[in-house]
Amino acid sequence: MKRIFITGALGQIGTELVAKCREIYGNDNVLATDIREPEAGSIVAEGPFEILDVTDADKMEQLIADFKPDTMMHMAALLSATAEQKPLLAWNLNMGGLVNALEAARKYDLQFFTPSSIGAFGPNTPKKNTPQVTIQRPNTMYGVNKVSGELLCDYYFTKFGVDTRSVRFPGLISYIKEPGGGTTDYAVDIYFQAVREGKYTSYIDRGTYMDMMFMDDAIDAIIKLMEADGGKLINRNAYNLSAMSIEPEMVKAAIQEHDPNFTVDYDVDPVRQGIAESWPDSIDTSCARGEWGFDPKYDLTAMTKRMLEGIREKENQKA
Ligand code: AKB
Repeated sequence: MKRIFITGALGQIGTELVAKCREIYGNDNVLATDIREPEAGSIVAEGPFEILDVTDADKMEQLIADFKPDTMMHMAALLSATAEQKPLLAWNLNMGGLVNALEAARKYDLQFFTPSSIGAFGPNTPKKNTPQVTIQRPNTMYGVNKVSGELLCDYYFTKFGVDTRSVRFPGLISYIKEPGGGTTDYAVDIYFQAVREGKYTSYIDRGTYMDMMFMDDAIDAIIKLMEADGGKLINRNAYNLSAMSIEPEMVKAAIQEHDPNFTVDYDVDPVRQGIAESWPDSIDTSCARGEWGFDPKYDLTAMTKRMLEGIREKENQKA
């Protein structure tokens, strides 16, 4: 039975990760932390919760000393588009928070997870079927943070024996909690706008392929990786993950299967488009599949059905 300390618990991944970990390991065995208070009705507030700014190493260690976890899942970070607008803040938060978290994991002997991203690749990386081990020279602050983070996690593993594990997440799609500040966010927004307005204006251009995955598969992947036999993990920091390589016209067509009147037009944002074009079109996930059994369940059709049903239900509850 794990006892887990989670940072960034109110973010897009954190919200569903906390809920799933509490379901598996018990409410009282998961301490959720975030820099802000949960909103009224948030599922994160249904168990132990503490305010934590991850750049505050003393408070982080105090909370860990009190809660006595055996596992840390460090999710707090700025995403790619925000990091590009505020590069220094991104460096301080993404790297400062990670160093504090790794140091706490070292001192308190915690198993450790933090996500990397397809943002760890750059314009010189092979674009199609991007290998697990390849050129990583990103040209974004987020990418610089993610590559540095992968190296730092490997360093803590080899130098100090901290059981660090990580994945390179693609864009994650969910109706529970909307993301903020990412490049792949269009693939979430499009579903919300389809239900609310019947139309969507995309800031990512047609024909721009990026990897994506439904949130249920992402959460299952984290749990599976953390439960995996460490002796089998060759590429522990960090595994390529993806369930589909898609572009806006494909999402439009999938939504039109449910709502033939749905329309998409384009008003391309040069910053986010530039980031998207520097990332792979599709990545090779064979190491994750082979080393610990990564096996996503949702393709574009199944995910579209769940997204539309889930958002409609939420909108009906509001009405
Ligand atoms: C982003 O778009 O910044 C994230 C990511 C792929 O890491 N969703």
